[in-house]
Amino acid sequence: SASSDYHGHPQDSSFLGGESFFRNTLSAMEDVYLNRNPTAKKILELVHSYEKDHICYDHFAFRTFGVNDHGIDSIARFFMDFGYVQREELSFPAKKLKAYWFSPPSEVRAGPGAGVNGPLPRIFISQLLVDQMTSEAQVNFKFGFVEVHSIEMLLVVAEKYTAMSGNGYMHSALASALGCLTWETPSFSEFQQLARESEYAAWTLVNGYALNHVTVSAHRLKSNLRKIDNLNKFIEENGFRLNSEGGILKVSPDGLLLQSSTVADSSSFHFSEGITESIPRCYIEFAERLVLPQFKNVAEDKVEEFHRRDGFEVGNADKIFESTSKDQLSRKAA
Ligand code: OOG
Ligand code: NI
Repeated sequence: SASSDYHGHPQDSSFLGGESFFRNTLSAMEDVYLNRNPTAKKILELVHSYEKDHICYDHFAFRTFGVNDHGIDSIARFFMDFGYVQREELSFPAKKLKAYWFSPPSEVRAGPGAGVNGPLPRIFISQLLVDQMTSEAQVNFKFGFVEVHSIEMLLVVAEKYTAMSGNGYMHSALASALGCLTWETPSFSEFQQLARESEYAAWTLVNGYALNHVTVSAHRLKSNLRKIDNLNKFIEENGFRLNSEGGILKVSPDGLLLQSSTVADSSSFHFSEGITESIPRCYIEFAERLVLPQFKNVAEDKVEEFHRRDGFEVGNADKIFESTSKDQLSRKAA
């Protein structure tokens, strides 16, 4: 389209809102994340001691309930208002989840600084597939299966808390930047019930719109840590556990997207019954994007982000979701 703003920038690739406001918001989300997740903070400091200001973020990720307008769109809205573009859908039927990823406005993609002041991260947002659960609950009900209770319970709890949030979904970015829930404090009994049915749902109940993880762009590092195998070894040698689901290194079928992640930290949470229990928090991820075959002749020092594998991969993501699972967390404690 020929539409452009008053500087003559094409509307579909320019930054729509104020850039410093946007970056300050990302920074506040990052602060909440780093203050709650000592492992992520220590790892960033460790990598920083080698790399100085070469740490860039590949993506930020969020989780949502897919009910009462509290789905992907609720937090996507903030990013789209600042020029992000919705990209492919990813589907995880076994986990009853779907996701979309969003690419940053291209004109500010190569920002000058590091971290949230560097190239803007991609955004990955997922949600529970509640429609599918409803129909499955109905089928199970018809055939008298027992699991109808737990699936329906999940819907009831998700609906209860998102209803309590009211129009809170419209302020999801604010909630994320402040580090608070848009609904009232959950009960431990409901948290436990959810966890039995979906660890994702239980995580979302107690963490809400908090940043789920940041991902360090491995290929943008300058030392030998820019190769993800070296980075993984470095992280493990420094005493941190990586998510072992399906192997430490997750590789896309085309071989061009390599990912790994830590096991989430946990911290204590004050539930509505007045009890304090440990809950899963967040993890940190690493991604190396290799140069696409059609650009294999581009000189190494001339390679830019657009020459590399873009997007996400269902097979990788499916295993990365497990970074907050009980299975992985109990391995960490062992
Ligand atoms: C997201 C897991 C998927 C990726 O980069 O593919 C993911 C989550 O745990 O919410 O981060
Ligand atoms: Ni990720």
